Amino acid sequence: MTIRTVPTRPILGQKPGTSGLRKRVSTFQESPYLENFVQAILDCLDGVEGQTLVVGGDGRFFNRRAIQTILKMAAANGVGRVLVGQDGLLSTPAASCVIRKYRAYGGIILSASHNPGGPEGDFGVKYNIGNGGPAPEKVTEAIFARTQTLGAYAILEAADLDLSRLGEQRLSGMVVEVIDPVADYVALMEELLDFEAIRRLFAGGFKMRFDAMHAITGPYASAILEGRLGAPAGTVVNGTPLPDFGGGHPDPNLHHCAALATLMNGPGAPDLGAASDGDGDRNLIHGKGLYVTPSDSLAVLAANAHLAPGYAKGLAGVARSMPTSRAVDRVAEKLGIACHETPTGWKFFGNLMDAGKVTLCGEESFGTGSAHVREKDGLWAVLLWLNILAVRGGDVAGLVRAHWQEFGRNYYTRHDYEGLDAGAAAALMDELRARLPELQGQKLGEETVATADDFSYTDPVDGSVSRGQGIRLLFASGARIVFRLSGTGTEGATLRVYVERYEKGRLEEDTQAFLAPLVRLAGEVAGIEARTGRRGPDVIT
Ligand code: VG1
Ligand code: CO
Repeated sequence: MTIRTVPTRPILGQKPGTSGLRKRVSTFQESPYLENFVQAILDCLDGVEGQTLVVGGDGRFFNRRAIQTILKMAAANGVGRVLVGQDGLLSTPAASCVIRKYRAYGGIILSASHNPGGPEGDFGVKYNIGNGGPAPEKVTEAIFARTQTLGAYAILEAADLDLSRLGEQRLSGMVVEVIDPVADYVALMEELLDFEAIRRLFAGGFKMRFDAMHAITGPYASAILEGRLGAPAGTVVNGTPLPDFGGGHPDPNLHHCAALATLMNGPGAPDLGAASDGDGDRNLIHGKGLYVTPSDSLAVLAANAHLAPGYAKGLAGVARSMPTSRAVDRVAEKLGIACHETPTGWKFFGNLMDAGKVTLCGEESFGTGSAHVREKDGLWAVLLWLNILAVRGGDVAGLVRAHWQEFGRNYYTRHDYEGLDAGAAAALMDELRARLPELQGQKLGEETVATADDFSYTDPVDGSVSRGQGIRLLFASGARIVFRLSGTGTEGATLRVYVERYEKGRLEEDTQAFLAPLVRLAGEVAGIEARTGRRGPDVIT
């Protein structure tokens, strides 16, 4: 087998976003797009020669092809060993688990997460460091810089490997070990959570539906819920991962999980409805007749995590991304622990968890996780809910309502305007940014702006600073509006508008009606319709 050094030229725009490099499948398919980016990653891994990497993806279209290329490039670049999930599959949290468990140097995860798949859909490549978490900004910036100077990539000339066969194979000097993608993850869940109690819950007739959305979580959910915990067959639906996710959009929100929402609001609703995204790191929680916002879910989990064996000693601290509602802050206050506020994206939680400052963290975008791995973890969140319900008794809606009674309710919504002209969206943000000093102290309708700023974060562990992380209008009433542009899309721009208002007394209002005045205000302040031509959002969560 010979190593080929292929001359190449830098490709513009290979800049990792919120979570890795995401582009259309057709872009990645066009050689050397993938090769260049992978070479840039490998070039940034000092001393990776002879070390172990983990490779796997969510099974979307192009996953299989891309993995063969990555393996041959890893071999050509002197990597010692690669652990790869069978058939190239690994959910994002499972990849994080495997990197940590086997003390790998790092991992390459292939996924565009909640973006649609298939030949017309999206693909993505993300590098995770040795702690199992997404590479921090200084690493992604180095990778991007390398893509701009690259002159060649190295690849082994070899036949494709058979990744359906468990066990070791060789690729020239490199060992490729095909592992069971589910086993290590199941073992970790069993350590953290009270499987016995959850088993009793199901044995007592508890009914649940888990919608895997034809994405990666199917095999994990089936193995744990139906296999280990005794949930009846059929609890997991859409459980077979498909390269195009069955034509669906694997984003577990009310919009894309409409069938699940209808079921949960209907007469024969099971006790718990849940779903996960393309790569298995997001989760949706729905009780009988009550949808739990991800921000509320984080708060409820933080308040009750001690009921699970893995968290019995209590939480070191919690963290949430800035746009996430401040419901968890109140729980932290009561528990007497710190609550950290980070920019959007899981990469900002890694340092806090490594330093032992944070046990639980989450984002409003259906992401919840803990220090058991360094990614958000969809199925883990669902299992923790089950553990809590099994120990406390009662139902999801009852638990959430009791939480609101105790802590008050943070009414919260996110409005997304998708596929905007990138120039128009950038102009909208620029103008808002320019007006921040003038907005300060201004009266806008019923509200007075107490603080108007562009969120900036200083990592308390390594002191790194991340600026420009979202425009915030914090009102004297305690309400809040946040604007930011998505960093995971592949077409045009997506404007996200996050709206929140805390309420102690009126706990049963309709969220959209309750927040309508603030939503209107957001539209006016930013001139959304005038700048984008849009009269309303595409997706409301
Ligand atoms: C979105 C979410 C963010 C999340 C990211 C990756 O990013 O808002 O909270 O961390 O997706 O999630 P953005 O930049 O589009 O707002 V996933 O499930 O793609 O790994
Ligand atoms: Co995801």
